[in-house]
Amino acid sequence: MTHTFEHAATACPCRPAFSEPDRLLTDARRVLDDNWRGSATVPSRSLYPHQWSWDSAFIAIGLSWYDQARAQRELETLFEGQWSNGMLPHIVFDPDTPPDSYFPGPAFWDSQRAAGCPRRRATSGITQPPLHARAALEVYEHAADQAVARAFLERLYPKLVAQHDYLATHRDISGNGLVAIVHPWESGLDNSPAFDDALSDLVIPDGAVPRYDRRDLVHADPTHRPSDEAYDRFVYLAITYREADYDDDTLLESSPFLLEGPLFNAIYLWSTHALADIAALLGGDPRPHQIAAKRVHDALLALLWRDDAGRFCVRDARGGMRDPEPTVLSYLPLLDPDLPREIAARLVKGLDSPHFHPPHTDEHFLLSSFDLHGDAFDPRRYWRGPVWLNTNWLVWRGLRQHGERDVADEIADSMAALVQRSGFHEYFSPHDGTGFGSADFSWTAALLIDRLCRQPQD
Ligand code: 9WN
Repeated sequence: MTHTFEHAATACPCRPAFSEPDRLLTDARRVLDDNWRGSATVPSRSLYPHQWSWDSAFIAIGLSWYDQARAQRELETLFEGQWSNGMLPHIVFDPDTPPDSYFPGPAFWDSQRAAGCPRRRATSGITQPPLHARAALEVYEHAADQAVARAFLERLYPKLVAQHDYLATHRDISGNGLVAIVHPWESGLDNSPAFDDALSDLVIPDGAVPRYDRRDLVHADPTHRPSDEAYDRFVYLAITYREADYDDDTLLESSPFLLEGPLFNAIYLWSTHALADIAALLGGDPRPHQIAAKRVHDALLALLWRDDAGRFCVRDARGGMRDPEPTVLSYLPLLDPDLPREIAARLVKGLDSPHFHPPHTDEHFLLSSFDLHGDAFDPRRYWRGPVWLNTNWLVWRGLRQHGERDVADEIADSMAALVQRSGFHEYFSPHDGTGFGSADFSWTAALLIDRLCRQPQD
């Protein structure tokens, strides 16, 4: 596979210069090699020593550019953790890693209490954004051996369909076409201010959260991670779902947190289009997936778009909008290929406004995870301000799809410049690019590889 690089180094302070893309590519591959555990990749050897769901989709996309076998294996190992109802868990635990190396670990989740949990793999009991059909399609598209990749798609397609069926039947709580999440961890952007409003409504009964040890604080600076108060709420919500034996039929009565968000649903929609493409590639019928995609597209526009704010918002599945301040989640429906032109333009305007874009004359890095002028903005704390390469990458892919090259190119430049400045960190300051969280973080490496290898027209 040959690689070309789209962007030359630039001198403008708002387009930070970077060089040596070959070295970046080599270093990125080294990070993924170091985090490979023989059949899957851990997000980080210290903070996250198991397999995470949407991380593996990002990782497979990075691997797809140079190691087809490992990209396929990454996804197939993850699906070994799929439940019989189609639910793809957000963590598949590595039996060879000490159980207390991450909290909440396998004993906390106690996945075996759910009838559909695989007997041979311990997993968490919640899911994460369903990027996997998109990742599987891209593994196929970049494959050196198309016959092997086609056989891989044939094996994975029914599992991907089951994953989407689970979301459509068990998580479309309001019956409106949108998928609801039952926990901020399901969103992938756990600590985002988008969830503050819903979390602040929670009343945790005395004694409902037993004492626990935060393993994350052994590896990361507490001022960069969620607060203890937020963590108690995360743990309480997980316990509530677990105590209901992960039963989705009673969610409306039992779950204190049911949100329909633009990021989860936009990824679901993007992957549903990928499922249609996979079905057609395999000689099947793409129409059921096309119909499903149209339903999500319509619901996104009818229920999550707020014309007065010019962006998409989180909605409570029981009714009512939930995020009054802009977070990066609001822009993810750019992944919808059928987004009306005028709505895409409004989103671009928001991204280019002072909420997300500092003055062009200042040095800065795009895209902060939260409004730079929002009350809760914190340039260091988890999902409350720092730049993450995965949200950058998703917005970048969405912008390219709509031909919005200027902001897309600036985001692409930031991705490379951040890594060149600070290494493969988990997240970065939008002001000076300082790296936070885990070092040598897998999706940072994987998505930088995709950003460096992808041709302008792809
Ligand atoms: C909880 C692994 C995961 C990512 C999430 C990110 C973080 C876990 C945590 O790490 O979440 O799932 O312990 O904070 O928010 O997006 O998948 O990288």
